[in-house]
Formats: sequence, structure tokens, C-alpha cells
Amino acid sequence: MTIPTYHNLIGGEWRPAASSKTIQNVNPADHSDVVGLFPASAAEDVAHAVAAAKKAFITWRLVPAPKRGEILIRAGLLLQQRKEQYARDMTREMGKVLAETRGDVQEAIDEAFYVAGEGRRLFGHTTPSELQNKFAMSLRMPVGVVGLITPWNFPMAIPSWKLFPALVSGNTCIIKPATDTPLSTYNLVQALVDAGLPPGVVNIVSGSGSGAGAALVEHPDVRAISFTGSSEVGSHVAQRAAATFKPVSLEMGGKNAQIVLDDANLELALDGALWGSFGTTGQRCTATSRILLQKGIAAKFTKEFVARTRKLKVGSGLEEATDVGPQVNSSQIETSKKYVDIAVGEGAKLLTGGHALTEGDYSKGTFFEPTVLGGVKATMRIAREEVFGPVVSLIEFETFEQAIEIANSIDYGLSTSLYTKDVNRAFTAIRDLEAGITYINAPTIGAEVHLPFGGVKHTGNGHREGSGAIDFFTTWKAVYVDYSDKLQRAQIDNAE
Ligand code: UN1
Repeated sequence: MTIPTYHNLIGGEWRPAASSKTIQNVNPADHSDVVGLFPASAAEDVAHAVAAAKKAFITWRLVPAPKRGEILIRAGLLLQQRKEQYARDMTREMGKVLAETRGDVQEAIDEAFYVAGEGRRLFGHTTPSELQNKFAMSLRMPVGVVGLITPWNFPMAIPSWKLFPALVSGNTCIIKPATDTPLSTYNLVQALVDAGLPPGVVNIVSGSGSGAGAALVEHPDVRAISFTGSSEVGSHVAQRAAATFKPVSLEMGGKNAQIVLDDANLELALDGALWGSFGTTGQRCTATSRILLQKGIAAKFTKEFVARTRKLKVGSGLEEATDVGPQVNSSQIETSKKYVDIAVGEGAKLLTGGHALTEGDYSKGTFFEPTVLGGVKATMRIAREEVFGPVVSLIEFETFEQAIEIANSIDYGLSTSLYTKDVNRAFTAIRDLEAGITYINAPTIGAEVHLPFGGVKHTGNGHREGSGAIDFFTTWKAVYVDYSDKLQRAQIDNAE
């Protein structure tokens, strides 16, 4: 089979990187299956894309926002038609099971329909003026050319969270997808192009963070950067963007806790923990990576949880019987392995899993056993640092107050979950958990697109995606219209 070669999309034209260099995109369940060759772009390619986006901005900003929204509706309808194919492409390039890649495409469809409606809102404010015969209002304006840097774990949903609100707000975009998963971004952008998006409004520049990402962050004509990835890279992005005063929206790591109280519905808590920990092979920023168990149920929960974990079927995400797909690449496997060793070295007990799977068909890809660590203390590195793999820690506690303290004792603050039937404790947790998202009687994963998405502490820098994205992709203009036909001096005349 010939390997398809993909190009960058710049000003409506598909073209290779100026250097002609490419990066291979392989199936993590079977490295002999090459999905395609994608451009290894550098600063020169970014410069072309920025010039194209700058040109397209002249007209795109003047397209009425409801019309911009209509393109998103058409793109959403196309994604619905193409859902199965795009889900299969995604499983092939990043590994998660088909049910989940269908969900990833679905999240982009949800985002398209939700954000399209924003084209008819984009509300500003009117407010009384201090002066007679003077009208005051504030309007949302587009920011200009924006740079979007996206991760491999939600390779269509996360690009849609950034592209669609940026577009409906009147911005033009350059997107740099993760090197492991460019195809899903191509598919998403193809739907936009087929829906009638004018040339240059969205440009794709594929390549590495150091090759293409850094150039995007540093380019003087890029007015804002939206980044999802690790806290380490996010900090770097923010520091480099500061040199040109770019606003940066950062969505980064998590170390999400599911708390289970003695009074919880244990079955429900087990189901939630299993899905939260091993869905997407643990490679979600919202993944459950700490399960906090109250003493009364800890032994029973642990036994049952380990038994259920052992039953999970690891394999290619393209096979319907698979529960847990591969990790995206070998460096993620190394990280999982490293953290299991660190945990055991610090005194945690390996209850199940803990190793890469390398026999038989597993040898073709990057698979890691679903792993449960017991006897974990809140101070251990495994309880504080993000693994981003199928590795979860069990931590025991005595009182509800201790659970909240442990849950909050980390640098991250994305998602949290509490299982209880006690409404008072539920509301106390909602108030006291330091996180951008709190679930009651539901796992830490599964955010919906029309609520704010993001976190506190090292998880983010204050911005939100979902319902918060329009705030990032627009800038406020204050407008005063004086219809008095005389000079009225604010703060001077109005004392009379
Ligand atoms: C992520 O892991 O970066 O809430 C995004 C969830 C998904 C999105 C996860 N809707 O788990």
C-alpha cells in the first residue's frame, strides 16, 4: 500500500513544508501501519501561513457573525455524515477505542452546533452614560490572527474547541496539530473547507513544537495563542509569548481525584473509577489518577476494583472487544513505567499491572497494562505528578475533611469527583475542592462543551474553553456616541 502524503494548508492551497521534510504518523497499535507522512514545518512555513491568515482577516472579520455560524452548522452536519470514517482514522493514529473516537468526533459536532448559535449572540452590553444625550455600549471584536496548538489525546475535539469559537468571533487561525495525530485535524479542517470556509481563514501547519510551534508563538503578527498540553510546555509557551504581549490560554495537566465516602453507592463508584482511570488509556487531562477511599469501604472497593481492572481487555482500539487501547507512543510507555518504579520505590504496592505488554501482537505497538497502585500516601510523587497513562493510585483516608485536604494538596486543579449520598457533604465539596470541574456521583471525565472547561493552579492560567472560549477569542471595545451636538466633558461638566 502506498503511504499517503499530506501537505500544509496555507491560503487555501495544500503545499509541502518549504524544506520538503516530513514526519511519519504511525498506528500505535501496529507500528508497521503508517497512517501518512505529514510536513515537518518550520518558521518559514509559519510565516507563509501567518501572511495568508492576515490577508484573510481583512474580509473574514466583516462577514456577519451569524453567517460565520452557518458555516459551522454545515461543518457539523458534514462531521455527522463522516463520523465513522473520522473515528476510524483517529483510532488508527492515536489508539483509543472506537467508541471513544466516535465520542471525540461527537464532541466536535456538539461544539459546532453550540458555537454556531454564538454567531447570533456574541452579546455586548449597553449601559447608561454619565452624560445626557450620550449612548454607551461595549462590543466584542475579533482579536486577529490566532495560533492554536493542540494535543494528541483529543485530536478532533480539542481543535474544535479552539477553532470554532475563534472563527465565529471573526478571527483567522493557524493550527499546529500534535505530531502524533495530525490526520484528525486535517479531517476537521476538511469539513470546514467543504462547508464553505473561505481560503486563508484556517491554515494548518504541521510539525514539531520546536519547529513550528515556537515560530507561531513568537510571530509578531499572531495576536493570541491557545495551547493545550503539558504544564511544562505551557509555561514555556507563556514565557515566549510574553515577549510580544500575546494573550495565552493554557489548558494543561491534571492529577484528578475521585473521592469515595463510606455511604457511597459502591457499584456506581466502581464503574466511575474504572471508566475515569482507564478510559482513553488514562491519557486524558481529566483522567482519574487518584482514588481516595474512606476507611470503611477501602478494602472492599480495592478488591473489587483490582478484579475489574484485571478483566479489562487491552488491544487495538479498532477491535470492538477492546476496552483499553495502546498508549500513543513509546515515550508515554516509558513515563508509565518510570512512575510505577518511582511509586514502588517510595513504598506503594503494585496491586495489578505495572508493565509494558510486549508479547505476541502487543509487540507491534505500545501497550501498557492497566495498573493499580495501593497504599499510596498523598506525599508520594505518584500522588502528585501527572503520569498520563493507565496508572491509578489508591489513597485511604479517615474523615471527609482529610479527603478534601488530600484532594487539594497538589499543584494541579482540573477535575474532581465525589461519590456520596450526603447532600451536605456534596455541597461542601463543591465549595471547597480546588478545581475547575467538580462531579458529584460521576467520574472525573466527561465534560460537556457548553460549560466552562479548564482548571486552577498549574492546570491553567485563568482562561476557560467551552462556554469561556468566546471571552478569550474576542477583545472588548467601548463605544460612546454623543448625540447632544455640543462638547460634553466627562468628569468635568456633569457636576451641574
Ligand atoms: C482532555 O483530556 O484534554 O471531559 C479533554 C473530558 C472530555 C475532554 C477531555 N470531554 O474528559
